Amino acid sequence: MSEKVKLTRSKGFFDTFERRPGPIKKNMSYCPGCGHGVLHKLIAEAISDFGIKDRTVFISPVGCSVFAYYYFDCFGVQVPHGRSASVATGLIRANPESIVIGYQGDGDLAAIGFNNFIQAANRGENYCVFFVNNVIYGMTGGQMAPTSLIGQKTTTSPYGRSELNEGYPLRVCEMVAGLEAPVYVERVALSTTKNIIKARQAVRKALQNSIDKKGFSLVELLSGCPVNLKFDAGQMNDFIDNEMSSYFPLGVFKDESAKRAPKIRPEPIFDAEKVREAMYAPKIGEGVAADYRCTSEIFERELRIKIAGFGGQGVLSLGLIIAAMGKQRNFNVSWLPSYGPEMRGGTANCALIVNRNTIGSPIVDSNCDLLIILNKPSLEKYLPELSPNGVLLYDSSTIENMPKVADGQSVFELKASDIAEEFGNLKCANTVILGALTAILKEKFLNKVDSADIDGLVADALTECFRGKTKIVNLNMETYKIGQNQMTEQIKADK
Ligand SMILES: Cc1ncc(C[n+]2csc(CCOP(=O)(O)OP(=O)(O)O)c2C)c(N)n1
Ligand code: SF4
Ligand SMILES: [Mg+2]
Repeated sequence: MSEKVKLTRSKGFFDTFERRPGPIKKNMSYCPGCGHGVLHKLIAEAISDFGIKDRTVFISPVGCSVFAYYYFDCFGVQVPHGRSASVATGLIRANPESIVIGYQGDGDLAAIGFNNFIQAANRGENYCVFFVNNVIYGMTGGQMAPTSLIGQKTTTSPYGRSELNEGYPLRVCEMVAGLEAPVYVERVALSTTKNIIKARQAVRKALQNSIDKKGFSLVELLSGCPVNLKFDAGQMNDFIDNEMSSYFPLGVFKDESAKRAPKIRPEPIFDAEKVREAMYAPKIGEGVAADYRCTSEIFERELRIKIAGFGGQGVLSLGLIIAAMGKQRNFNVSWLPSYGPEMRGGTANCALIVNRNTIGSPIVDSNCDLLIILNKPSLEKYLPELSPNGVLLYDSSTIENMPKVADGQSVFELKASDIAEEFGNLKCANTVILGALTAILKEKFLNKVDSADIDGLVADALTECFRGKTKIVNLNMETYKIGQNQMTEQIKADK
Protein backbone atom coordinates (compact mmCIF):
# COMPACT_ATOMS: atom_id res chain seq x y z
CA MET A 1 0.00 0.00 0.00
CA SER A 2 1.45 3.38 -0.90
CA GLU A 3 1.25 6.16 1.66
CA LYS A 4 1.23 9.88 1.00
CA VAL A 5 2.12 12.73 3.31
CA LYS A 6 -0.47 15.43 2.63
CA LEU A 7 0.87 18.87 1.79
CA THR A 8 -2.13 20.87 2.98
CA ARG A 9 -2.80 21.97 6.55
CA SER A 10 -4.44 19.16 8.49
CA LYS A 11 -7.94 19.61 9.88
CA GLY A 12 -6.54 18.50 13.23
CA PHE A 13 -5.06 22.00 13.51
CA PHE A 14 -6.94 25.23 14.05
CA ASP A 15 -7.32 27.25 10.86
CA THR A 16 -5.67 30.20 12.54
CA PHE A 17 -3.73 29.98 15.78
CA GLU A 18 -5.76 32.44 17.81
CA ARG A 19 -4.28 31.27 21.09
CA ARG A 20 -0.86 32.43 19.91
CA PRO A 21 -0.22 35.96 21.19
CA GLY A 22 1.05 38.60 18.78
CA PRO A 23 0.31 39.18 15.15
CA ILE A 24 1.47 35.78 13.77
CA LYS A 25 -1.59 33.55 13.62
CA LYS A 26 -0.84 31.31 10.65
CA ASN A 27 2.59 29.86 11.41
CA MET A 28 3.99 27.67 14.15
CA SER A 29 6.78 28.80 16.42
CA TYR A 30 9.31 26.11 15.42
CA CYS A 31 12.60 26.79 13.67
CA PRO A 32 12.91 25.71 10.03
CA GLY A 33 13.91 22.03 9.83
CA CYS A 34 12.70 21.26 13.37
CA GLY A 35 11.19 17.82 13.90
CA HIS A 36 8.41 19.14 16.13
CA GLY A 37 6.56 20.75 13.22
CA VAL A 38 6.67 17.54 11.17
CA LEU A 39 5.44 15.41 14.04
CA HIS A 40 2.69 17.91 14.87
CA LYS A 41 1.44 17.49 11.37
CA LEU A 42 1.42 13.68 11.53
CA ILE A 43 -0.49 13.74 14.82
CA ALA A 44 -2.98 16.40 13.72
CA GLU A 45 -3.68 14.50 10.53
CA ALA A 46 -4.35 11.27 12.43
CA ILE A 47 -6.62 13.01 14.99
CA SER A 48 -8.66 14.44 12.16
CA ASP A 49 -8.76 11.24 10.06
CA PHE A 50 -9.78 9.11 13.07
CA GLY A 51 -12.52 11.58 13.98
CA ILE A 52 -11.37 11.82 17.61
CA LYS A 53 -10.94 15.58 17.92
CA ASP A 54 -13.72 15.94 20.45
CA ARG A 55 -12.31 13.42 22.88
CA THR A 56 -8.58 13.94 22.47
CA VAL A 57 -6.50 15.67 25.12
CA PHE A 58 -3.06 16.75 24.02
CA ILE A 59 -0.60 17.21 26.86
CA SER A 60 1.97 19.88 26.01
CA PRO A 61 5.29 19.55 27.80
CA VAL A 62 7.94 22.03 28.85
CA GLY A 63 10.40 22.26 25.99
CA CYS A 64 10.16 23.78 22.52
CA SER A 65 6.71 22.22 22.09
CA VAL A 66 5.37 23.95 25.20
CA PHE A 67 2.81 25.83 23.13
CA ALA A 68 1.49 22.84 21.19
CA TYR A 69 -1.98 23.73 22.49
CA TYR A 70 -1.88 26.83 20.26
CA TYR A 71 -2.08 24.56 17.26
CA PHE A 72 -4.13 21.40 17.89
CA ASP A 73 -7.87 21.66 17.56
CA CYS A 74 -8.62 19.40 20.52
CA PHE A 75 -8.46 19.63 24.31
CA GLY A 76 -5.09 20.65 25.69
CA VAL A 77 -3.29 20.71 29.02
CA GLN A 78 0.10 22.29 29.52
CA VAL A 79 1.95 20.56 32.34
CA PRO A 80 5.00 21.33 34.48
CA HIS A 81 8.31 19.96 33.26
CA GLY A 82 8.30 16.15 33.20
CA ARG A 83 4.85 15.72 34.73
CA SER A 84 3.06 14.58 31.60
CA ALA A 85 2.61 10.97 32.72
CA SER A 86 0.98 11.87 36.03
CA VAL A 87 -1.47 14.21 34.36
CA ALA A 88 -2.14 11.65 31.64
CA THR A 89 -2.88 9.03 34.30
CA GLY A 90 -5.35 11.34 36.01
CA LEU A 91 -7.05 12.24 32.75
CA ILE A 92 -7.44 8.73 31.43
CA ARG A 93 -8.50 7.24 34.76
CA ALA A 94 -11.11 9.98 35.20
CA ASN A 95 -12.39 9.64 31.66
CA PRO A 96 -11.45 6.32 30.05
CA GLU A 97 -13.26 7.31 26.85
CA SER A 98 -10.84 10.13 26.16
CA ILE A 99 -7.77 9.77 23.94
CA VAL A 100 -4.80 11.11 25.83
CA ILE A 101 -1.60 12.08 24.04
CA GLY A 102 1.62 12.59 25.96
CA TYR A 103 4.11 14.57 23.92
CA GLN A 104 7.56 14.84 25.48
CA GLY A 105 11.12 15.87 24.63
CA ASP A 106 14.22 13.98 25.77
CA GLY A 107 14.83 16.41 28.63
CA ASP A 108 11.21 16.30 29.68
CA LEU A 109 10.78 12.53 29.43
CA ALA A 110 14.21 11.00 29.97
CA ALA A 111 15.58 13.45 32.58
CA ILE A 112 13.24 15.36 34.91
CA GLY A 113 10.18 13.24 34.12
CA PHE A 114 11.69 9.80 33.79
CA ASN A 115 10.28 8.31 36.97
CA ASN A 116 6.79 9.63 36.20
CA PHE A 117 7.06 8.27 32.69
CA ILE A 118 8.44 4.81 33.46
CA GLN A 119 5.91 4.22 36.24
CA ALA A 120 3.02 5.10 33.92
CA ALA A 121 4.47 2.76 31.28
CA ASN A 122 4.83 0.03 33.88
CA ARG A 123 1.22 0.47 34.96
CA GLY A 124 0.18 0.20 31.34
CA GLU A 125 -1.83 3.41 31.44
CA ASN A 126 -4.20 3.60 28.50
CA TYR A 127 -2.56 6.43 26.55
CA CYS A 128 0.15 7.00 24.00
CA VAL A 129 3.41 8.90 24.23
CA PHE A 130 5.25 10.59 21.38
CA PHE A 131 8.81 11.01 22.51
CA VAL A 132 10.79 13.57 20.54
CA ASN A 133 14.43 12.58 20.86
CA ASN A 134 16.53 15.38 19.38
CA VAL A 135 19.53 14.49 21.62
CA ILE A 136 19.58 17.99 23.14
CA TYR A 137 17.67 20.45 25.28
CA GLY A 138 16.37 22.57 22.42
CA MET A 139 14.36 25.19 24.24
CA THR A 140 17.04 26.25 26.68
CA GLY A 141 19.81 26.58 24.14
CA GLY A 142 21.50 23.22 23.68
CA GLN A 143 22.37 21.60 27.00
CA MET A 144 23.24 17.90 27.17
CA ALA A 145 20.23 15.58 27.31
CA PRO A 146 20.14 12.03 28.69
CA THR A 147 20.07 10.94 25.04
CA SER A 148 22.99 13.10 23.82
CA LEU A 149 25.47 10.90 21.98
CA ILE A 150 28.96 9.94 23.15
CA GLY A 151 31.32 12.65 21.97
CA GLN A 152 28.48 15.10 21.32
CA LYS A 153 29.43 18.67 22.20
CA THR A 154 26.74 20.64 23.95
CA THR A 155 26.81 23.78 26.05
CA THR A 156 27.12 21.62 29.18
CA SER A 157 29.49 19.04 27.67
CA PRO A 158 31.88 21.33 25.75
CA TYR A 159 34.52 18.58 25.41
CA GLY A 160 31.91 16.12 24.20
CA ARG A 161 29.84 13.67 26.21
CA SER A 162 32.01 11.04 27.82
CA GLU A 163 30.68 7.72 29.04
CA LEU A 164 33.07 8.00 31.98
CA ASN A 165 31.73 11.35 33.11
CA GLU A 166 28.12 11.43 31.99
CA GLY A 167 27.37 7.78 31.32
CA TYR A 168 25.82 6.34 28.19
CA PRO A 169 22.87 7.81 26.29
CA LEU A 170 19.58 6.33 27.53
CA ARG A 171 17.86 3.97 25.14
CA VAL A 172 14.31 4.58 26.25
CA CYS A 173 12.49 2.25 23.83
CA GLU A 174 14.66 -0.70 24.83
CA MET A 175 13.94 -0.02 28.51
CA VAL A 176 10.20 0.32 28.02
CA ALA A 177 10.04 -2.77 25.79
CA GLY A 178 11.50 -4.75 28.70
CA LEU A 179 8.42 -4.01 30.80
CA GLU A 180 5.39 -6.30 30.83
CA ALA A 181 2.63 -3.76 30.50
CA PRO A 182 3.33 -1.63 27.41
CA VAL A 183 1.61 -2.89 24.30
CA TYR A 184 3.54 -1.18 21.54
CA VAL A 185 7.01 0.37 21.40
CA GLU A 186 8.62 1.62 18.20
CA ARG A 187 11.44 3.98 17.25
CA VAL A 188 11.16 5.91 14.01
CA ALA A 189 12.95 8.90 12.50
CA LEU A 190 11.78 12.26 11.22
CA SER A 191 14.37 12.58 8.47
CA THR A 192 13.81 11.37 4.90
CA THR A 193 10.35 11.12 3.33
CA LYS A 194 10.55 7.35 3.61
CA ASN A 195 11.23 7.59 7.32
CA ILE A 196 8.51 10.17 7.83
CA ILE A 197 6.00 7.85 6.17
CA LYS A 198 7.05 5.14 8.62
CA ALA A 199 6.69 7.63 11.45
CA ARG A 200 3.20 8.45 10.21
CA GLN A 201 2.22 4.78 10.43
CA ALA A 202 3.66 4.51 13.92
CA VAL A 203 1.74 7.59 15.09
CA ARG A 204 -1.48 6.10 13.74
CA LYS A 205 -0.83 2.72 15.28
CA ALA A 206 -0.26 4.25 18.71
CA LEU A 207 -3.42 6.33 18.43
CA GLN A 208 -5.40 3.31 17.23
CA ASN A 209 -4.21 1.41 20.31
CA SER A 210 -5.52 4.25 22.47
CA ILE A 211 -8.85 4.21 20.66
CA ASP A 212 -9.01 0.43 21.20
CA LYS A 213 -7.94 0.84 24.85
CA LYS A 214 -5.01 -1.53 24.36
CA GLY A 215 -2.81 0.12 27.00
CA PHE A 216 0.43 2.05 26.88
CA SER A 217 2.06 2.81 23.52
CA LEU A 218 5.37 4.60 22.98
CA VAL A 219 6.68 6.02 19.73
CA GLU A 220 10.15 7.52 19.93
CA LEU A 221 10.95 9.87 17.07
CA LEU A 222 14.57 10.71 16.27
CA SER A 223 14.23 14.33 15.43
CA GLY A 224 16.23 17.30 14.26
CA CYS A 225 17.16 20.40 16.16
CA PRO A 226 19.26 22.04 13.43
CA VAL A 227 19.61 25.25 15.40
CA ASN A 228 21.32 23.79 18.44
CA LEU A 229 23.12 20.99 16.64
CA LYS A 230 24.33 23.59 14.13
CA PHE A 231 23.46 21.71 10.96
CA ASP A 232 21.80 22.68 7.73
CA ALA A 233 18.84 20.59 6.55
CA GLY A 234 20.90 18.00 4.69
CA GLN A 235 23.47 17.59 7.46
CA MET A 236 20.64 17.26 9.97
CA ASN A 237 19.08 14.37 8.09
CA ASP A 238 22.47 12.68 7.68
CA PHE A 239 23.09 13.03 11.40
CA ILE A 240 19.72 11.45 12.22
CA ASP A 241 20.08 8.62 9.73
CA ASN A 242 23.70 7.81 10.54
CA GLU A 243 24.90 8.99 13.96
CA MET A 244 21.62 8.93 15.84
CA SER A 245 20.18 5.82 14.19
CA SER A 246 23.30 3.78 14.77
CA TYR A 247 23.12 4.30 18.56
CA PHE A 248 19.31 4.37 18.61
CA PRO A 249 18.34 1.68 16.10
CA LEU A 250 15.00 2.16 14.37
CA GLY A 251 12.38 -0.54 14.54
CA VAL A 252 9.59 -2.14 16.49
CA PHE A 253 10.72 -3.23 19.95
CA LYS A 254 7.41 -4.62 21.08
CA ASP A 255 4.03 -5.01 19.45
CA GLU A 256 1.27 -6.97 21.13
CA SER A 257 -1.49 -4.79 19.68
CA ALA A 258 -3.15 -7.63 17.77
CA LYS A 259 -3.34 -10.08 20.66
CA ARG A 260 -4.17 -7.72 23.52
CA ALA A 261 -7.75 -7.43 24.74
CA PRO A 262 -8.96 -3.92 25.61
CA LYS A 263 -7.73 -2.86 29.01
CA ILE A 264 -10.80 -1.86 31.00
CA ARG A 265 -10.10 -0.72 34.54
CA PRO A 266 -12.88 -1.03 37.09
CA GLU A 267 -14.62 2.25 37.69
CA PRO A 268 -13.37 3.94 40.83
CA ILE A 269 -16.15 3.78 43.42
CA PHE A 270 -16.00 5.91 46.50
CA ASP A 271 -17.94 4.21 49.26
CA ALA A 272 -17.30 5.99 52.54
CA GLU A 273 -18.34 2.96 54.61
CA LYS A 274 -15.94 0.64 52.78
CA VAL A 275 -13.07 3.10 53.11
CA ARG A 276 -13.75 3.39 56.84
CA GLU A 277 -13.83 -0.40 57.15
CA ALA A 278 -10.53 -0.80 55.31
CA MET A 279 -8.71 2.06 57.01
CA TYR A 280 -9.92 2.10 60.60
CA ALA A 281 -10.19 -0.44 63.35
CA PRO A 282 -13.67 -1.73 64.04
CA LYS A 283 -15.76 0.40 66.35
CA ILE A 284 -15.12 -0.51 69.95
CA GLY A 285 -18.16 -1.47 71.98
CA GLU A 286 -21.21 0.69 71.71
CA GLY A 287 -19.30 3.99 71.94
CA VAL A 288 -21.40 7.04 72.71
CA ALA A 289 -24.48 8.46 71.06
CA ALA A 290 -23.94 10.90 68.18
CA ASP A 291 -25.12 13.79 70.33
CA TYR A 292 -22.92 12.94 73.35
CA ARG A 293 -20.90 15.92 74.56
CA CYS A 294 -18.17 16.10 77.23
CA THR A 295 -19.31 18.81 79.59
CA SER A 296 -16.09 20.08 81.23
CA GLU A 297 -15.32 23.75 80.63
CA ILE A 298 -12.00 23.13 78.86
CA PHE A 299 -13.85 21.60 75.93
CA GLU A 300 -15.74 24.82 75.24
CA ARG A 301 -12.94 25.94 72.93
CA GLU A 302 -10.32 24.47 70.62
CA LEU A 303 -7.48 22.58 72.34
CA ARG A 304 -4.09 22.85 70.70
CA ILE A 305 -1.56 20.18 71.61
CA LYS A 306 2.01 19.51 70.58
CA ILE A 307 4.00 16.37 71.43
CA ALA A 308 7.73 16.26 70.65
CA GLY A 309 10.78 14.08 71.25
CA PHE A 310 13.07 11.64 69.47
CA GLY A 311 11.83 9.22 66.83
CA GLY A 312 11.21 5.83 68.50
CA GLN A 313 9.87 7.34 71.76
CA GLY A 314 6.30 6.84 70.67
CA VAL A 315 5.68 10.55 70.05
CA LEU A 316 3.48 10.00 67.03
CA SER A 317 1.54 7.08 68.50
CA LEU A 318 0.85 9.03 71.69
CA GLY A 319 -0.66 11.68 69.43
CA LEU A 320 -2.75 9.06 67.67
CA ILE A 321 -4.05 7.68 70.97
CA ILE A 322 -5.11 11.15 72.14
CA ALA A 323 -6.69 11.79 68.72
CA ALA A 324 -8.59 8.50 69.00
CA MET A 325 -9.84 9.55 72.45
CA GLY A 326 -11.18 12.79 70.98
CA LYS A 327 -12.78 10.98 68.05
CA GLN A 328 -14.54 8.52 70.33
CA ARG A 329 -16.18 11.37 72.22
CA ASN A 330 -17.48 13.10 69.08
CA PHE A 331 -14.79 15.78 68.79
CA ASN A 332 -13.27 16.76 65.50
CA VAL A 333 -9.56 15.99 65.68
CA SER A 334 -6.52 16.55 63.51
CA TRP A 335 -3.14 14.86 63.87
CA LEU A 336 -0.24 16.27 61.89
CA PRO A 337 3.00 14.29 62.20
CA SER A 338 6.40 15.70 61.34
CA TYR A 339 9.60 13.70 61.47
CA GLY A 340 13.07 13.58 59.99
CA PRO A 341 14.15 11.17 57.27
CA GLU A 342 15.31 8.60 59.80
CA MET A 343 12.33 7.75 62.04
CA ARG A 344 14.29 6.10 64.82
CA GLY A 345 16.66 8.48 66.58
CA GLY A 346 15.70 11.60 64.60
CA THR A 347 13.43 14.29 65.92
CA ALA A 348 9.70 13.76 65.75
CA ASN A 349 6.70 15.81 66.69
CA CYS A 350 3.02 15.90 66.08
CA ALA A 351 0.43 18.63 66.31
CA LEU A 352 -3.02 17.75 67.53
CA ILE A 353 -6.18 19.78 67.52
CA VAL A 354 -9.30 18.76 69.38
CA ASN A 355 -12.34 20.86 68.63
CA ARG A 356 -16.07 20.40 68.87
CA ASN A 357 -16.42 22.73 65.90
CA THR A 358 -14.68 22.77 62.54
CA ILE A 359 -10.88 22.75 62.60
CA GLY A 360 -9.48 25.56 60.48
CA SER A 361 -5.86 24.47 60.26
CA PRO A 362 -4.03 21.43 61.67
CA ILE A 363 -0.89 23.45 62.39
CA VAL A 364 0.14 24.17 65.98
CA ASP A 365 3.07 26.58 66.02
CA SER A 366 1.88 29.05 68.65
CA ASN A 367 -0.67 29.32 71.46
CA CYS A 368 -0.20 25.70 72.38
CA ASP A 369 -2.49 24.67 75.28
CA LEU A 370 -0.63 21.48 76.09
CA LEU A 371 3.00 20.71 75.36
CA ILE A 372 4.20 17.17 75.96
CA ILE A 373 7.97 17.01 75.70
CA LEU A 374 10.06 13.86 75.75
CA ASN A 375 13.60 15.21 75.17
CA LYS A 376 15.69 18.31 75.81
CA PRO A 377 16.16 19.67 72.28
CA SER A 378 12.38 19.64 71.80
CA LEU A 379 11.89 21.52 75.06
CA GLU A 380 14.18 24.31 73.91
CA LYS A 381 12.53 24.42 70.52
CA TYR A 382 8.87 24.30 71.46
CA LEU A 383 8.56 25.95 74.89
CA PRO A 384 8.21 29.39 73.23
CA GLU A 385 5.05 28.07 71.55
CA LEU A 386 3.26 27.44 74.88
CA SER A 387 0.28 29.74 75.42
CA PRO A 388 0.28 32.13 78.45
CA ASN A 389 -2.00 29.70 80.35
CA GLY A 390 -0.61 26.54 78.79
CA VAL A 391 0.40 23.29 80.46
CA LEU A 392 3.83 21.72 80.02
CA LEU A 393 4.24 18.02 80.78
CA TYR A 394 7.71 16.56 80.30
CA ASP A 395 9.71 13.40 80.82
CA SER A 396 12.15 14.20 83.63
CA SER A 397 14.20 11.05 82.93
CA THR A 398 15.55 12.82 79.84
CA ILE A 399 15.40 16.45 81.00
CA GLU A 400 17.32 17.17 84.19
CA ASN A 401 16.47 20.74 85.17
CA MET A 402 12.95 22.00 85.61
CA PRO A 403 12.41 24.56 82.84
CA LYS A 404 11.44 28.10 83.73
CA VAL A 405 7.96 29.03 82.57
CA ALA A 406 5.98 32.25 82.71
CA ASP A 407 3.44 33.07 85.44
CA GLY A 408 0.15 31.54 84.46
CA GLN A 409 1.77 28.54 82.75
CA SER A 410 1.94 25.23 84.66
CA VAL A 411 4.59 22.54 84.60
CA PHE A 412 4.30 18.85 85.42
CA GLU A 413 7.05 16.28 85.17
CA LEU A 414 7.34 12.53 85.52
CA LYS A 415 10.26 10.16 85.05
CA ALA A 416 8.34 8.36 82.36
CA SER A 417 11.25 6.60 80.63
CA ASP A 418 12.70 5.39 83.97
CA ILE A 419 9.28 4.08 85.02
CA ALA A 420 8.81 2.29 81.71
CA GLU A 421 12.33 0.82 81.87
CA GLU A 422 11.76 -0.39 85.43
CA PHE A 423 8.51 -1.93 84.26
CA GLY A 424 10.53 -3.78 81.63
CA ASN A 425 9.50 -2.02 78.44
CA LEU A 426 10.95 1.35 77.53
CA LYS A 427 8.58 1.56 74.59
CA CYS A 428 5.73 2.13 77.05
CA ALA A 429 7.14 5.50 78.20
CA ASN A 430 4.54 7.22 76.05
CA THR A 431 1.64 5.53 77.83
CA VAL A 432 3.22 6.37 81.20
CA ILE A 433 3.04 9.99 80.02
CA LEU A 434 -0.54 9.42 78.86
CA GLY A 435 -1.37 8.26 82.39
CA ALA A 436 0.26 11.39 83.79
CA LEU A 437 -1.77 13.53 81.41
CA THR A 438 -5.07 11.95 82.47
CA ALA A 439 -4.15 12.50 86.13
CA ILE A 440 -3.56 16.21 85.42
CA LEU A 441 -6.86 16.39 83.53
CA LYS A 442 -8.77 14.64 86.28
CA GLU A 443 -7.26 16.66 89.10
CA LYS A 444 -7.25 20.05 87.41
CA PHE A 445 -9.58 20.28 84.45
CA LEU A 446 -12.35 17.69 84.21
CA ASN A 447 -15.70 17.59 85.93
CA LYS A 448 -16.88 14.43 87.69
CA VAL A 449 -18.64 12.88 84.70
CA ASP A 450 -15.73 13.34 82.32
CA SER A 451 -13.26 12.14 84.99
CA ALA A 452 -15.20 8.96 85.58
CA ASP A 453 -15.26 8.30 81.85
CA ILE A 454 -11.56 8.64 81.15
CA ASP A 455 -10.07 5.21 81.97
CA GLY A 456 -12.62 3.42 79.80
CA LEU A 457 -12.01 5.94 77.06
CA VAL A 458 -8.24 5.30 77.16
CA ALA A 459 -8.85 1.55 76.97
CA ASP A 460 -11.08 2.05 73.92
CA ALA A 461 -8.55 4.36 72.25
CA LEU A 462 -5.70 1.90 72.87
CA THR A 463 -7.82 -0.91 71.46
CA GLU A 464 -8.53 1.19 68.39
CA CYS A 465 -4.91 2.19 67.87
CA PHE A 466 -3.46 -1.28 68.42
CA ARG A 467 -6.23 -2.84 66.34
CA GLY A 468 -7.51 -4.98 69.20
CA LYS A 469 -4.16 -6.69 70.00
CA THR A 470 -5.16 -7.55 73.55
CA LYS A 471 -1.66 -8.26 74.90
CA ILE A 472 -0.28 -4.89 73.79
CA VAL A 473 -3.41 -3.07 74.95
CA ASN A 474 -3.15 -4.68 78.40
CA LEU A 475 0.56 -3.92 78.68
CA ASN A 476 -0.03 -0.27 77.84
CA MET A 477 -3.00 -0.09 80.20
CA GLU A 478 -0.69 -1.23 83.01
CA THR A 479 1.94 1.46 82.32
CA TYR A 480 -0.82 4.00 81.79
CA LYS A 481 -2.16 3.22 85.26
CA ILE A 482 1.33 3.47 86.81
CA GLY A 483 1.81 6.90 85.22
CA GLN A 484 -1.61 8.03 86.33
CA ASN A 485 -1.15 6.89 89.94
CA GLN A 486 2.28 8.48 90.30
CA MET A 487 1.15 11.82 88.85
CA THR A 488 -1.99 11.82 91.04
CA GLU A 489 0.20 11.30 94.12
CA GLN A 490 2.56 14.09 93.03
CA ILE A 491 -0.29 16.54 92.49
CA LYS A 492 -1.89 15.66 95.82
CA ALA A 493 1.46 16.04 97.60
CA ASP A 494 1.92 19.50 96.05
CA LYS A 495 -1.45 20.77 97.27
C1 LIG B 1 11.16 22.53 36.64
C2 LIG B 1 11.92 23.07 35.47
N1 LIG B 1 13.23 22.80 35.35
C3 LIG B 1 13.91 23.27 34.30
C4 LIG B 1 13.28 24.02 33.36
C5 LIG B 1 14.09 24.59 32.19
N2 LIG B 1 13.82 23.88 30.95
C6 LIG B 1 12.92 24.32 30.08
S1 LIG B 1 12.85 23.38 28.71
C7 LIG B 1 14.05 22.37 29.30
C8 LIG B 1 14.58 21.21 28.52
C9 LIG B 1 13.72 20.83 27.39
O1 LIG B 1 14.37 19.87 26.62
P1 LIG B 1 13.55 18.75 25.88
O2 LIG B 1 12.58 18.13 26.79
O3 LIG B 1 14.54 17.85 25.24
O4 LIG B 1 12.70 19.56 24.82
P2 LIG B 1 13.13 20.21 23.42
O5 LIG B 1 13.11 21.68 23.67
O6 LIG B 1 14.47 19.69 23.07
O7 LIG B 1 12.07 19.76 22.49
C10 LIG B 1 14.48 22.77 30.55
C11 LIG B 1 15.53 22.08 31.32
C12 LIG B 1 11.90 24.29 33.52
N3 LIG B 1 11.22 25.01 32.64
N4 LIG B 1 11.24 23.80 34.58
S1 SF4 C 1 15.46 25.04 19.13
FE1 SF4 C 1 15.56 23.03 18.16
S2 SF4 C 1 13.85 21.87 19.02
FE2 SF4 C 1 13.51 24.02 19.45
S3 SF4 C 1 12.22 24.76 17.81
FE3 SF4 C 1 14.33 25.21 17.21
S4 SF4 C 1 14.97 23.43 16.06
FE4 SF4 C 1 13.13 22.84 17.16
MG1 LIG D 1 15.23 17.70 23.30
